[in-house]
Parts: sequence; C-alpha cells; structure tokens
Amino acid sequence: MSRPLSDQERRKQISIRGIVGAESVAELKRGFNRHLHFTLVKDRNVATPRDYYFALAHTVRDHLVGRWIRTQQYYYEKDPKRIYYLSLEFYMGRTLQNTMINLGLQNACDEAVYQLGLDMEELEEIEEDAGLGNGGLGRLAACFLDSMATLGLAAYGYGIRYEYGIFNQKIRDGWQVEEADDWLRHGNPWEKARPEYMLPVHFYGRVEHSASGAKWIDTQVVLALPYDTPVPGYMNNTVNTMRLWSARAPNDFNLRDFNVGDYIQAVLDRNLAENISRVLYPNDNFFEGKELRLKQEYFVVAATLQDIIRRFKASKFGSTDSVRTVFDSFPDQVAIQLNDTHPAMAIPELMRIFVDIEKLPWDKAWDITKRTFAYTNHTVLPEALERWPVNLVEKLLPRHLQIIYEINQRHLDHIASLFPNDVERLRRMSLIEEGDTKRINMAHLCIVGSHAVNGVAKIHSEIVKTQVFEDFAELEPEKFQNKTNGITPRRWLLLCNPGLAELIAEKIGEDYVRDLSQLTKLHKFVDDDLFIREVAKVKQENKVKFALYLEKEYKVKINPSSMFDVHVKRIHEYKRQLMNCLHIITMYNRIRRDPAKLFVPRTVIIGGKAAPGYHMAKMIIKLINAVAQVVNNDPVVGSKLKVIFLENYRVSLAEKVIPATDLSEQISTAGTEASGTGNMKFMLNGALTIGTMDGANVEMAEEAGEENLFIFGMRVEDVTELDRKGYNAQLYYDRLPELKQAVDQIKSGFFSPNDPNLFNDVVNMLFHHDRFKVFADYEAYVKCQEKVSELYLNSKAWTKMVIRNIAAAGKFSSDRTIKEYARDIWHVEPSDLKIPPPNEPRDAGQDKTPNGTAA
Ligand code: D6G
Repeated sequence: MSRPLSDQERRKQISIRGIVGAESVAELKRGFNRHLHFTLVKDRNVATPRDYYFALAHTVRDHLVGRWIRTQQYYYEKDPKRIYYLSLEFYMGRTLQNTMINLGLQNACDEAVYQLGLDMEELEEIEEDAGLGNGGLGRLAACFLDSMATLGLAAYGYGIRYEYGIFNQKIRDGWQVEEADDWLRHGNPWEKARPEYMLPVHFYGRVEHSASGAKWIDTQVVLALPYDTPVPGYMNNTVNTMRLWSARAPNDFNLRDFNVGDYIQAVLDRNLAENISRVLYPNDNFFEGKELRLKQEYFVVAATLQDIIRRFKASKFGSTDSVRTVFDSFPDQVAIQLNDTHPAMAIPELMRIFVDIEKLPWDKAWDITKRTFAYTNHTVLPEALERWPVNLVEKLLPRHLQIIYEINQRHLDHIASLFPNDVERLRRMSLIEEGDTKRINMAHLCIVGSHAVNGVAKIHSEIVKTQVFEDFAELEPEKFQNKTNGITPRRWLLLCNPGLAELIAEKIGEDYVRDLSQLTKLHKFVDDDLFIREVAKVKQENKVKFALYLEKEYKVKINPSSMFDVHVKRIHEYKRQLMNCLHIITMYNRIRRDPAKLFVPRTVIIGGKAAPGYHMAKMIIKLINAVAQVVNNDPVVGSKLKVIFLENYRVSLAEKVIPATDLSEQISTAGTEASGTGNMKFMLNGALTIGTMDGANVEMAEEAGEENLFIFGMRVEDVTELDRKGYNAQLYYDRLPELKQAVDQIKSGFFSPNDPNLFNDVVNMLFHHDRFKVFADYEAYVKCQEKVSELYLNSKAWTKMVIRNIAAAGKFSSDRTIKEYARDIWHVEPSDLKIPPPNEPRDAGQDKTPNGTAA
C-alpha cells in the first residue's frame, strides 16, 4: 500500500482542476491587471475586494468568449437538432468557480490569484448567487444545462431574467423574515444583453374571425429583451447559451391610445409592463393563480417560440416553397422540453403561430406541435398542479383560450369515439374543469400536446401512470416514461468537495468526472484501510471547515467531532421537518432523563426557506428555533446535542454544508417527493441517508443495497392502506409515551414559555389534519435513528458504508439523465465531435455570418 500523498503532491498529480503552466498563470495575471485598469478603472491602491472579484470574473470570461462564438457558429453551419429547455426557473448559483473548473482553469487561476497576493476563496464569496429558482425543479434545470453542454448537445435554456430572485431569508427572534434579493445591484459579468434580438409579446385584446382566419388585435405589447449567459461544457470547448428574457415597455407605451397627453404618467407607467420580469414567485410545489404569474408564463413562451422559429427559418431546413416556410421537418430539427406545466402555454402558442400566422391547416399544425413538445411532470401534490381560471385566460390571452377549447373538443371527440357513453371518463380527461370557477387543467393540456410525458424517478413515474393520469396512460401508454433526475458531478463534487474529488481521482483516474458510473471501481477499496482513513479524513476536514464558517458568519460554535445530521430543503409539511423536530425533542428528553447514559453527540442542522404565504411552514421554522433555544442552553445537555437552524439555505450554502454532512435526512411521506436531488448530492459527498422509500431514495437503495441506507417507515402501499382505514393520529399519541411527552411539551409552551399557545396551530394540524402522517412514522424513525447512532460509534464501519454509497452514486449523474432524454425523447445523439479550442486556425466555413453571407 502506498503512503498518503501530501496535498501538494496530490495537486501536481491530479489535473481535473486544470494543469498549471507558468505561461497560463502569467497570461491570467495580465488579464486581471488589464481588466482592473480598463474595465473597473481602478488601481490596486483604491480597488475593493469586489473590484478584484470582477477583474477575475472578466478574465475568466475572456476564456469563454471564443469558445462561445465558435460553438454557436458551428450550430449554424451544421444545423444539428436544437434542444430547447423551457423553464420558469434556473437556479444557477455562482458562476466563477464553475467556469474555471469546466474550462480547466481552476489551478492556474488559484496560482495567479495567489501570486497577485489575493485570496481566491474570499473573491469567490463576493459573487451573488443567481437565485432564479425555488428548489429542486430550478436546480435540476441548471444541472441539465451543464450536462447538455458537457455532452455536446446543441441545447438552449430559455427562461426569465428576474430582477429579484428567491428572497434572502433572515431569522429574527426565531421567525423567518424575507428580504429582497437585489442580485444585479453590482452588475452581472456573466450576461450579455442582446437588445438587437428584442421581440414583442402581446397581451389582452380581442379576436376577430374572418374568411382569412383568426386575428388577435387591439393587444398591449411588452418587449422581451434577451440576456445571454454562456454555459460551458466540461473540458470540451462547447459553450451553449442560456437566454433569459427581461420585460421592457415599448417607447410609445401608454402614449398612443388612451393616455395621450399625460407624458409623465405614461413614463411612470412603464413599470407596469416591466414588472413582468421583476420577481420570481417564491412558491415551491404550490400553485398560486396570480395574473402576473400567468403573464410571466406566457411572456417567456411567446418570446422563446419566436426565437426558435427565427432560428429554424435561418437553418437549411426552414426552406420556403415559393412564399411559405415548410414546417414538415420542424420536429426533426426542434425539441422543446417543458419543465413542469409552467411553460404549458407554449402548446397553444405554437398552434396559434402555425394556424393563424403561418396558415397551416389545423391537423398538420397539431401533428407538428405534438411531435415537438415533451412534458416533465414534477409533482403529484394536488395543491401544486396548475389550474388556471378560464376567465383569467380569456381576458389575458383570448385567442389561446379559443385554441385550448378547440384542442379539447377534438380530444374529447376522440375519447368519446373510443369509449362511447362514458361521460364520467370525458369529465375526468377534459382540459376544462367545471365547477364554481371553470379552470384549465394545465397538466392535461401538456399530456395531450406532447409526444412524451415523464416523471422524475421510477416510483414517481409509476404513480403518474397508475394514479394521477391513469386515464391518459390507458389511452396512450407509450407516451409515459421515466427519467430519474440527476445532479452534475462538476458542481456537486469537483467544485464543492475538491478533497474527495481528488482522492477518488487518485484511486480510479479522472475519467469518472465525465462518466460517473466509473465510481463502481471504488468498490474494490472498501476494505483498504488507508483509503478508509483518507475518506474519513476528508470528511473531518470538511466538517472542521464548515464549523469555522458557522463560527465566523453566525457566531455559533459546533463540535466537529459530533455527528452532523443535516436536513436542508424547502420547508414543507410533506418533507416532514416536524418529524425531525420531534426526534430532536425525543433525544433531548432522553438525555435529561438519564444524563449519565452514553449518547452519541449530534449536531442537528435544519435549513430551508418557507414560502412567504405558507403559514404552517413559517410556524415550523419558529418551532425549530424555539426547540434549539431550549436544547442549546440546557447545561444538562452540554455539547451532546446542538440544534442549528441554517439561515438562508441556497445553492452556495449547499456547496458548503453537503460535503460536511454525516447523515442526510430524506424523510418525506412515501409517495410525496417526486424525486429529490439533494438526496443524491449527499450520497455523492459521503453522507449516509436516513430516508423513506420515496422518490429517488428508492433507486439509491437499489444501487447501494438497502442495507447501506437507513430506510424506515411506511411504503406507498402502507400509506394508501392507512388512508383507506383512516389515519388517526391520536392512536399513536396514546400508544407512544415519548411521542406524547414531546407533543405535550410543544402544546404546553415548554419551548415557548412567553406564549404557551404559540404552537397551537401546529399541534392541532398534527392531530386533526396531518395529510403527511408524521405520527405514523415517528416510532420507526426514532428506532432507525438509534441504529444510526450505534453505527456512528464505529467509525470504520461507518466509513465503509460511506464508500459503498459513493461507489453506487454513479447513476445519479445528470449526464446519465440527459443521455436518456436525448435517446428516448429528443432522438439526438450526444455529440463526440470536438469543437476546437479558440486559438486553433478557423476552417473556411467559419468566416460566414449566421445568414451564410461573408463576414
Ligand atoms: C450568444 C452567443 C453569440 C451568438 C448569439 C446569437 O449570445 O455568439 O451570436 O448567441 O445566437 P442565435 O440566437 O442567433 O442562435
């Protein structure tokens, strides 16, 4: 067995973060100084740390530009099938370090920054997160962009450039307080505005029918201004584009018609139009039927489809027969993936373009539309499914409502022909739901208008097929697919956990970064004592580092040799942070009951944002903080148990806490968490999972072996059975004394002595309307936690289980997920064709502009 390498030796040997050449370092330093001077207009006497961050960001960006232009040129010349990922959320986080890693510049930049006498980590910390997402759905979109670029797909992300992303969460007196996320305040060096590609988007108005077809007239126009952000693949010279639209009022806004003369008021009213891209709706897994949100959804769709069609017409496939574009090859050239139903209006919008503007016959337009779209379902929670009121759509998008009605009529006629006299089935499958308010079921629209529908983990796709959309699956079984989610190993290993990434590279080489299935090669080191020690050492270093961060930023001290038990994700009843809280109280009571008894020290870390309008979620945050207050200040407990509420959990904080975690909490009620992706990040970073058989946990257990996770609680079948029998929380409370004690403490004000009734709503919910059955899983959860503590005492056995988990994490690369989308839905091959680096000579075709004319 070899001796352990020093950090320095390791660095030299491993090039996954780039090779350091003296010349490249010198060039980076020159770039940095040039940008400090010309771009920031500063010298080192007056430059602030932020100036240094911007100088470095611009230097790194310079290395993207040539590759970006080349990639896009190549797409124009070769006309590969374009993949469009439409999403209301792209939760990108920070860009600097990710760019350095994907371009292989990390080590060289480290060295350059060091030679300049600056601190790389300090500069990286200055960058704001691009928080244009709520949670898993938005972060998935970001991971997919990374994988699509890494696999060389001609892909684009299309979304909204929110001026304010997800709010910043402050904790004041234990309560969540929201602050606006003014992420663009200091400018964004990673985006390029493209006012030359600005496009109009229409709202309101009315429809006029004549012999020549339908005309949507008297509309209000808002302009969509695109901002492009480069998306580099990992070490392959491919740079794709994420195009985010910003709303701009036309210069004659409110001046033309009714507001003539009131120039000042008209200028002030420009805000009304521009509010469309002002702020991200902060709901995760919850539908809030606000008009402004519907405007956002149509805004991104309308601008994007114009752009897609413009690009199609510029391609060799968008040929014209005398006057009209031939759209027959459109679905062979264009795939549009709908990230949940949020961009569902794309379906009637494409129909409107084809039928009203391009004058295609309905049937042909519908065939092309269906073959173009695919829909990803992200949740089966009824409160999350979008159902827009018909009268709202009628006012905002009158022509689209007519088209939706027409789609529905033909759809229902078809079903009626297959199932005569089955009125109940027609009602269930209609796109329109009758009732007090008539609503459009957007999931039904997406299913009908797409050629593929997928869930995001096996168990979820099964529920989609057999329960929620059963009738649709019966009608078209071949449409329904599964695409288990994934995460990008670049950000979620190389970037956030360099120690572990390099240790793995030492053992199995570097190719695993692009082919994560190679992690299985680690299986042969499960019994290698040195490797076990090294894995444990990296974890310990990460824990110490995180503890120092908490001490510095939040003035809280934690014990780095305690077990870090981490539950970070949005706060939601179905994710059951309350069950974790009951476990904390149970541990606390046990320590107090018998202080001399052996207790495996734990630091329980819970973090996540509550939607600002979600009362119960906010109460859960307050409760966790109230419990923390009592537990952390009880001298009997001492350092055995600490409870930390991690403020403002977001992508950049996930990058810090996940590599430092020992135990990952994935405890949603079976059947509620569609996939989860946090679960995968923890697995890859050497945490063990305590979890239910829900979402992708099921597949994690399949990959690693159930004995290598701490699986507990009801399965989906058990939940269904309990629903059938009727869930009675009182029974568990009466039977389980420790549960009773914990609940009584919450109820009696033990954790809120100044306001004993503070948690009445929470307790009342747990007893009388807990849809997620916390009490039913409490006992199994607590018992499973005992097993966790027992194993933690045996550090070697723990670490061996960790290694088995890392070795089994390969499936959860988003590269694997994207390959499956490419093969089964988009029908494209990941390209192994290398885009040459920007300093290589250009070949002849590259001197052409996109239109084919000489530059
Ligand atoms: C990106 C990169 C840039 C390219 C531009 C337009 O900003 O090099 O010219 O996209 O691309 P299309 O929208 O014409 O594809």
